[in-house]
Amino acid sequence: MPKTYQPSEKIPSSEITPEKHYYTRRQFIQLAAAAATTAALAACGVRPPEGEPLPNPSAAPSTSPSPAGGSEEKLTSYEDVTTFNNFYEFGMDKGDPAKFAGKLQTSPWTVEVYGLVNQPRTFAIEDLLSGYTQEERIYRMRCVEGWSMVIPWQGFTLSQLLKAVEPTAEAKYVRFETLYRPEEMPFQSYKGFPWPYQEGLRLDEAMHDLTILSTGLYGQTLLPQNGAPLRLVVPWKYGFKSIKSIVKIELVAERPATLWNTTAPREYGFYSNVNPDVPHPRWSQASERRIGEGGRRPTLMFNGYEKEVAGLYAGMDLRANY
Ligand SMILES: Nc1nc2c(c(=O)[nH]1)N[C@H]1C(S)=C(S)[C@@H](COP(=O)(O)O)O[C@H]1N2
Ligand SMILES: [Mo]
Repeated sequence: MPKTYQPSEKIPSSEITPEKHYYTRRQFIQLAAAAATTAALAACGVRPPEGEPLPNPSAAPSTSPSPAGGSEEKLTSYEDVTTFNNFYEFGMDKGDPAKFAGKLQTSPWTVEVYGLVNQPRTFAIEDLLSGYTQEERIYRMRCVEGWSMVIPWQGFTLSQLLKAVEPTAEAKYVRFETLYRPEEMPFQSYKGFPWPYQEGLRLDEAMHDLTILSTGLYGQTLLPQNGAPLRLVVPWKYGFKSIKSIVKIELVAERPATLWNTTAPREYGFYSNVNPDVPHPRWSQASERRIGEGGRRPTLMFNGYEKEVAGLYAGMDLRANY
């Protein structure tokens, strides 16, 4: 049975509105699949997305203990998750991706996995959907801009894909690349960024069980604005590490260049682990605004996943390696 990671603070079902329909029906969805998923979303008064239902929806949730106690975290609404986005290929405003990403042709779609591997392979997106068990992961997402969400993703661990291509002993990092297609991604003609969007992880970060490739959210395939058909989700790092609409995954020996690190190295480090104690040069990272809620809440070390990931950085100076 695959693990489901909840935000570490407990979510009492009485507190969850309107997405409680999704929550309380999850087990039902799991059994009844497509029709039930659509019904659950319709019940929230949210128009169901056009995506196909996933072949293998939601694993049953396991509730993790509440170390923080007291405060509740509920899922961010489907509406907010799909209309308040950063996807600069479609523009710089939060509403631009939802407005313009419909142009993106997500089929056919292939993902090339290559570099320092024994079994390089190009996967059709269909192979990734059917070849790997899609499980649910409810994760916090913390943008470096100081806002956050709680999103129920579907996807599979990146480690499974990496194991399939057999990284060689020289492979130390993983480089990810977004589609480059200015005809469909209008802001890629803006010369201010080194397109295509690229990101990178250390190999051990990429192999960590919390690191997933997501194919859907709220029980539906990803909408283009959320990075269809395949995007990375690394919940303990700032959101910009979670690169969208991936076409290439390369195993490399050296730390790869990333779009944000290249654009503003002092502001966006390679690691970009969520850390309330290390301010961005232009603003504090000590607190965050949860989208859909008033006020601010304290930002948690490693976005609340310290227990799971702190070991990856044992002995490292997290201020120097921001
Ligand atoms: N290719 C690409 N991936 C991207 C971005 C982007 O502009 N282009 N924005 C990043 C940022 S800054 C954030 S906060 C998250 C937002 O993901 P969401 O819109 O699905 O919530 O996507 C990340 N992935
Ligand atoms: Mo972000």
